Amino acid sequence: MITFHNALHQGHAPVHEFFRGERVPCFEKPARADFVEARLRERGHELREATEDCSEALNQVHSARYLRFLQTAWQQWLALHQANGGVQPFPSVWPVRTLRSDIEPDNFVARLGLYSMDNGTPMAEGTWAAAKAGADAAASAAAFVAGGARVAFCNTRPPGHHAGPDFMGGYCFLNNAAVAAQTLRLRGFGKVAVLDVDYHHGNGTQSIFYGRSDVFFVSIHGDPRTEYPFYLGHADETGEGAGTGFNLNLPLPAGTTAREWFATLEQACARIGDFGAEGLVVSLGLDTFAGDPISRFKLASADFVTLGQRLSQMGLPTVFVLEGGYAASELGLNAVNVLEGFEQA
Ligand code: OKP
Ligand code: ZN
Repeated sequence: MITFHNALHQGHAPVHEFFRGERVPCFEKPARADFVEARLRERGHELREATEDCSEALNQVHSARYLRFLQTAWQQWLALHQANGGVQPFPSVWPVRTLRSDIEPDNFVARLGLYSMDNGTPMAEGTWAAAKAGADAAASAAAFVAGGARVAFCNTRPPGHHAGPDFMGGYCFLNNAAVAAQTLRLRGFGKVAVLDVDYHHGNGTQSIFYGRSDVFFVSIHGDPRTEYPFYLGHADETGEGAGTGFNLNLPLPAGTTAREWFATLEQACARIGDFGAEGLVVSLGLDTFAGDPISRFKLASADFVTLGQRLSQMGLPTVFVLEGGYAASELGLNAVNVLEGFEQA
């Protein structure tokens, strides 16, 4: 499988996040993409540099003021105090209901809260460069497919599917899958489906396309009543305005087995077929794996081959974009299983 990789991902290396009130090492770490790359090389897959600047699509899926903030966030943080280079910024206040989000506060941490959905999205010096290079890689994979290739994979981190029009969250800064889908639209695909198979609901992708009928968002994920991101991903979210009927959430309980999960995948595939998708973007989270440390579905490594085979049977030009998956040492095997399953079928 032709893979577009993110050459700058290692620059996004925050040290810790919060877990049960304590600081713990980040689950979303550079080794993840490195394990995927190592496995791809071992299996003889071709790795390519990004060919595209994603800016046009990026500006269509994220707000100008959010991108402006994110691009210089680390410099803004450093400017506050000489010692800030050695510590990570975290938001501590958010504009929830009744509070105003139209005015950007002067205070940096208040601005960080304005543009965040959680305190679980740590940043570091190289975060913007890594996120932008990842979005470029996603746009490159989409451009490659728009140019006539059957399929491509974007191996990147940080992930993207929790990042909404104007906020970061859930380890995500720029929505790589949305950039890929928008790139397909810009290059002549009339109808694009985004299938999100990450354990966590892709709230950001849903929100970006919620009012649109040209991009159908479908997600299979842990029920938000108990699983992150908690505040979106219910079955009754079907789109709004012109987008009504073009959003499908298929939440499943924690503990869901492979058999139940694949039965749900059939529903997703049927609806994508009915929609008449001309292209498919897969938000490829591998945290549905039974060994994942922060997720609770029960797929085995071999099930990922089946997933790839089933997606291939859809017969659509397909862009795979890496999302979650935190059993880092098995992530390479699980990702490559999907890609090789797709190529075999
Ligand atoms: C991102 B992706 C665990 C905190 C979990 C939220 C999970 C984000 C998952 N200490 N934070 O969808 O895989
Ligand atoms: Zn996830």
